[in-house]
Order: sequence, then C-alpha cells, then structure tokens
Amino acid sequence: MAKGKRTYEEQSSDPAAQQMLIRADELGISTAFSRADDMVPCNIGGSGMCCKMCGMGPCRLTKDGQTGICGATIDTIQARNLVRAIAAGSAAHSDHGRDMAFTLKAVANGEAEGYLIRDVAKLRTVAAHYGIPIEKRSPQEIANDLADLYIGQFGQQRGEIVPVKRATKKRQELWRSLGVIPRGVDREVVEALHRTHIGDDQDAEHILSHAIRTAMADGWGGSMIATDISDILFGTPAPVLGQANLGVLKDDYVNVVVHGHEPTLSQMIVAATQDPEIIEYAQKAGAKGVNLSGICCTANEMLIRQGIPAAGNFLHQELAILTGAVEAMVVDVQCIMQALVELSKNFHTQVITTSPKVRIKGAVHIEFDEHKALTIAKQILKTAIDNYKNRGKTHIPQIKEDLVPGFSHEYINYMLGGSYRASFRPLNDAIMAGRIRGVAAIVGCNNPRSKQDYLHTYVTQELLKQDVLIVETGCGAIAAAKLGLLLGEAGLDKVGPGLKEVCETVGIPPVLHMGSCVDNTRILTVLTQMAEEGGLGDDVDQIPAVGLAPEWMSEKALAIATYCVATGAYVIFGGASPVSGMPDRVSDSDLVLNYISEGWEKQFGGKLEFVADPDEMIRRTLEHIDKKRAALGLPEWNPQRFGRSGDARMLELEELPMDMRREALYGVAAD
Ligand code: XCC
Repeated sequence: MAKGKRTYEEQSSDPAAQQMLIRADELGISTAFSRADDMVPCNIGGSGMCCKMCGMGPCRLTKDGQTGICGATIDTIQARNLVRAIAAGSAAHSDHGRDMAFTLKAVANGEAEGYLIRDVAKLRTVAAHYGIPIEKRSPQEIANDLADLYIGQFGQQRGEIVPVKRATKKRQELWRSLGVIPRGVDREVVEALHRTHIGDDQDAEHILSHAIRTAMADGWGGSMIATDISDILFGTPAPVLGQANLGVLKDDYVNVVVHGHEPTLSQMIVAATQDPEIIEYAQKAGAKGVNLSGICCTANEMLIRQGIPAAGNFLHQELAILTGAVEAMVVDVQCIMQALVELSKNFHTQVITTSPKVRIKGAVHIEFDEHKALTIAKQILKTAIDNYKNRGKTHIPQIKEDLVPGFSHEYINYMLGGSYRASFRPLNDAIMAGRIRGVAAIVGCNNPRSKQDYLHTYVTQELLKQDVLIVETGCGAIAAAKLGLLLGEAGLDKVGPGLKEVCETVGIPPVLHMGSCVDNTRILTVLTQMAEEGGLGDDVDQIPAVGLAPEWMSEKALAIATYCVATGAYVIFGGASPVSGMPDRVSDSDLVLNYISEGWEKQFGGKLEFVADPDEMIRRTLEHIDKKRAALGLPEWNPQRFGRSGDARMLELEELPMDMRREALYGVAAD
C-alpha cells in the first residue's frame, strides 16, 4: 500500500533503476514508481470485494453478511473476479500461441518471408507425441500437419486438447475424474466469461473448478503450443552468454529496444540488424551500427536464443526511455505501459506499435505481418536509424551484469546425462541423496507496489543457501540476472554445499533461466519428466518442489499459478491477494481463500497461497519441500553431509577476482 513518496532505495533494489529514478525527478517526470506512491490501491477492489459484472452496481461488499443487489455473496463475487482474471491471462498467452501456430502454418507453406524451421529434431519430437507421421516426410510436411493440429486446439468444441497427453498418466486420470480437462482453448475462456455474467454460475466452488479448466487451457494448451513452435522456428535454447541491465545501451549506436512478448517480431528484428544494408544505413547516419536489446519477455526470447542483451524487466521500460539513448521502443503485445508514449515526448524516442491488436494513441504504428516479416523489420530499423540525428544528451547508467541463460528442458536433460544417457536421473538422484534439498521455480513480474527485484532476489538467495535448485522465467529471471545470480562462478560461493557440488560437477549456475512466461510450460515438462524418471513418486505433487511469484502483478501470472496448482504444485504469490477480503472480516469471506489452498490441495495435490512476507515465503517453501521429502522416505536435508568433494580448480577460481574468474571460465573478459 502506498504511504507517500518512498526513497529511491525503497523503490528499487537495482542501482541502475535508482539512477534513472533520480533523473526522472530532476526532469519532473512521473514513472510507475512515483505513480504507485501517489495512488493508494483500492482496498475493496484489491481484495476481490467489488462486483462490476452488471449495471446495477458496482456493488461493494464491505459489511458482514452483505450481498450484491442481485444477492451475490462475497464468495461468489471473489470467485467470479478470480476466474475472469484467469480467463484474461489465459487468453493473452493463448492468443500468442495461436499466432505462433499460424506462423508455423505459413512457414510450412513457404509463405512467411525470412522464417525457417530451425529445430527439425524438436518438430519431429513434438509431432510424434501426437501420432503425426514423421518418417520419410519433409519438415514442411510435418510442420503443416502440426500447425493444423495446433490451430485446431483453439476452436475445438469437444473432447480434450491434445497437449495434456504429455502429462503423467496418473495426472491425466485425475483430471479426467474431476472433469477439468479443457475441451478447446477458446471454449474455456468464453465459458469463463459466460459463467460470470449476471445471473449465471453462483456456486464459488463450481466457478473455481472452471478456473482450473481455463488455466489448463493456457498451460497445457496455448502456452505450451507457443513454446513448442518458438523452439521449432527459432531454435530450442541452449546456454549462451548474455548481459542484462540498462548499461547494455550504447552511446555510439542506434539503440532499438524491443518490448513485449511474441518472438515472431523480435527474431526478425534480430535478423534484420545483421543485414549489411541496415548496418550501412546506420553508419551513414553517423552511428557504429544498431544495438538491439529487450524488455520483459521479448528480452527473454532473444536472450535465451541469441544472447541479445536484456535492457531490463517490466519496471525498466520507462527507465530505458529516460536514458535519452533509445531511438525506438518497438512493442507488440502485453505488459506495455501506456505511459511510454507521453514519456517519450520528453525525449526523441519513438514508440512503435506493431500488433494489429495493440495501438497506443500517439505512437507510430508499423503493422507486423509474418508474410513480409523481414521487410517490415528492416522498415522498423530504418525508422529508428532516421531518428538517431534527433538524440539529445544521454544518461546511460554504466551498470550491467553477465549471465548464462538458455536452459530449456531439452538442454537440462542433455546436460545432466550427455548425448548418450540424457535423462533426469542425476537430478532425481541428487534430490534423493539430499545434495539438492528440492527445487523452486521463481517466476513472474515486477510490481511497483514493492521494491523492484528485492523479493525475487532475496527469496532466490535465501533458498540457494538451503540447497534449493532454482529455475526462473520472465521478469524474475531478469531480476536474478541483474544481480549476477545466473552465472555459475558468481553465485556458487553463496549457495549451499550440496547444491554447489552438483553445480560444479555439471557446470551450471545455481539459478537456471528457462525463458519467457509462456515457457513456464517448460517447468511443467521438467516436473513431469522428473516424476516419470522414478524415485520421486509417480506424479508431480510428490516432488519436493514449490513455485513462487514474489512480485506478481499480471492476470497472466494468476493463470500460470492456477495451471501449476492443477499440475500438482504448491504455488506461493507475494504482494496482495485478490481474494483476501477485508483484513478485519476474513472469517466472513474466506471460502475462496481456503478453497484455492486446502480445497485445491485435496483435489490436485497443489495449492495457491498469497504470502506478503518474504521470510514466511521461504519458511513455507522449505517446510513443503521437507514434508514432501519425508513422504517419499528420503533422508532429512543435512547441510553438513555434502560439500567436501568440490574440485581443486573451482576452489582456485574462487580465490580470483570476478573478472579473472569469468575470463578463466568463459574466455570472455568482463568489460
Ligand atoms: Fe509479468 Fe510474466 Fe509481464 Fe514480466 S513480462 S511483467 S507478465 S513476468 Ni512476461
């Protein structure tokens, strides 16, 4: 809750952000940070107690026993608000997946300029899951069939969406018995809106079962489709060296920042920046070339595949423009603040919208079309280059960090066992022995209501000390990157002894960056493969693992949380709970709160809780991990037991200053 103006250190834990917030104040410009200080959130809407579903209201249920004008109870209202948010989040991710499927179809038919099928092996693997014939067929033929199958998932009316076949057999049976398998992606989103219209579904538990079905249409539908096709078209990620933070912007280059979510656009812009015509055009304009970087999940898509630097996470979008060094901020869909356009008027930056679905008044619109992708990408870059001459004074914080992202589930599988014995066996063994106490997925957004990156990085660092292996996606991964936690040699002196041994043996950082927010489906796949590998029970809910989104803010995050719960995970969200009810009358409005926790745990083995205090998040995470270990009959975690087998080279490296360690390990000197 806002309590007046915070100090810069209270607004962000990132020194680069703090520098830009000082600059914003000097210039008298507002940011999401200052607007959050100025605007107190509505505690009635925020706690899920306001119903705006019809014109008789809005009804605000602030007194015990009060109902809306139609008689709707607080439980019904909270459940309806939650399922609507989940439907919006699922729609966003899934519409992204749909566009990827259309692009795959166009590529298969030779109608998409500039795109290739880069990962034929993944295409064949994915197609084989669904019985699409792969032998003696060209990649284009297979891709055409897969695209048709995937496009069909969105409008399917009956039956089951096909990616659920990739869950454990036991989980599929559970979902079938509970009747929650999505019939079609669009159908579940539409039904969520129908059920929550005035006078429809008015049993909170019944509404919440559809929340599960709708979220599964995202995680085991639209998002999984998006991840599969991104890998097929742009390559399945493998570790690559990258950089993160505002210091990646360059004074003597044309800076183009790509922000949003869909790799169809950003990957073509990556290709266009390497075109000799564009390089020459930039040089004629007086720059050394075009320097590309990303914000939000577009950053993650480019980072995990090509090592293109990330200028920052969600709350860095305005700060990048405040440097005065950005010629163009190119946006597509999701997480784009309308404030960018007003802000850009103080500088020379052009905000360029590209999606037929997203326009911002005052922005330049250059519509993207995958059939002419490379041509449009070049047009966008030329627009940015033409703007270089208008650049004024710049203030680029000289702060950036190296990182190694790109840990797809395929790569994790390979790195653990090598080409001939690729498997999750070594990871399961390490958990069973207690070298790794458990696994935490720390994902999700920034939220200006809390200190930027603090909750992400505090929880991450504390869990690492407890031998918890961390996987990350989205803006949380960029937070960890900015702090240097995605580099093995930087993080290893801060992690528990058993985890350190595993990371040194395999040669991985203790925090694995798995990609963008749609790539949370990679985490579903990892958990499924761990369960199928054996030794950690026979389904995901038995694995000592927890999902956390300490700084969540988007409806997509709620959809992700809910499909993870449906898959058997314990999910902890930080910040405010959208179903908390008023603090002084929790007893009157706790049905939804309890149902998504204990109720869902009884059904799915996973639960969703909102916990504001980071130490309590850590306590509950470790308690859950230890409970799952005990249920599996695994030895209690004992930090004294491991950690003496580290090899001499790592010990030597730890004695070196950081830049020399990096050079020794990666052959790249820090600059
Ligand atoms: Fe959240 Fe998904 Fe947006 Fe970042 S970008 S703010 S949804 S973490 Ni994906």
